[in-house]
Amino acid sequence: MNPEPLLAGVLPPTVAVARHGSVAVLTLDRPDKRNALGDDMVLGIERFFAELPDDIGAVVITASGDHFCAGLDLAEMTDRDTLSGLRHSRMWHRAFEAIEFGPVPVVAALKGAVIGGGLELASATHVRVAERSTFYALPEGQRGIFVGGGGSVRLPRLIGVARMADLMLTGRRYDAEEGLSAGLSQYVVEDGTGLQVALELAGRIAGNAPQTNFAVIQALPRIAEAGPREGYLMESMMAAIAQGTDDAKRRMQEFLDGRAAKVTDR
Ligand code: 1HE
Repeated sequence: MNPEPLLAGVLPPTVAVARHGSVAVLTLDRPDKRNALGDDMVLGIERFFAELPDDIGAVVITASGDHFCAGLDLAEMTDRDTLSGLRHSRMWHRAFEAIEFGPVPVVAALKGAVIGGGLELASATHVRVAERSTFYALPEGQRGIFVGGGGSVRLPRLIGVARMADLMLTGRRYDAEEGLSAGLSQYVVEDGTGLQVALELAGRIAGNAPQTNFAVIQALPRIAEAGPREGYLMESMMAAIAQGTDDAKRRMQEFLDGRAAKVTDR
């Protein structure tokens, strides 16, 4: 399917967006600087999620060039004072919160460098597809800074504090396979196929019941962080809300009538 334009004229040129049916694709489009994230890009990401049309069911985040993202634009950092540093980090938090707890599930298509703030961006998405060329690093220690885009909250949940500390302290890189086994991505695919795979997954996700997608991105992470007593109650409430929708009743009846897909190995 050929992409159609989306949100034309409202985003910076470094953030390109297009629609593939019910899937919106956001492309980090600054390949000459390895998609290093300037303020305009971070604000553009936040605006994209705020203005996503209601008929979009899933988002893919991808990148131009050989690298997903080299992290924070270090050229914008050199004369930032403490207070503006705090505000800057909170801006990243807002933008990435709009991804993690936004309106629809988000799939990232990773390749090449997924570094620093680029890894923080990836970790705010729900499904990560990594091409074999992908490598991950957190070189903040070498730059004299700390993660500021939510990485210290999200990454330990994916890979554990010990792995994150190792990445930050030693400057170690994980390749795509190491990232897969550590939990940084859920898929590893051949080079050049990441966007296609991400679009296929996003298309499937967009075909799910919206109330189930809502439950997975809004309720599941909160239940996982809650105590078991609160978690069980939240689960019961979310289950009742989902199954009470007309859409759920229709989908279950379609299966009982033999008109819905069985569970198969796709
Ligand atoms: C940049 C950036 C950047 C590249 N900010 N300009 N991130 C880092 O410490 C990663 C730094 N980047 C690299 O290690 C390498 O650039 C890569 C491994 C990603 C790619 O290497 P390569 O050989 O393909 O490209 P290059 O020649 O190093 O870079 C191409 C250009 O992009 C070059 O500019 P040019 O004008 O000389 O062509 C680089 O300066 C520029 N460039 N990365 C600015 N990051 C919310 S807190 C988050 C904290 C962090 O993200 S810390 C991690 C920062």
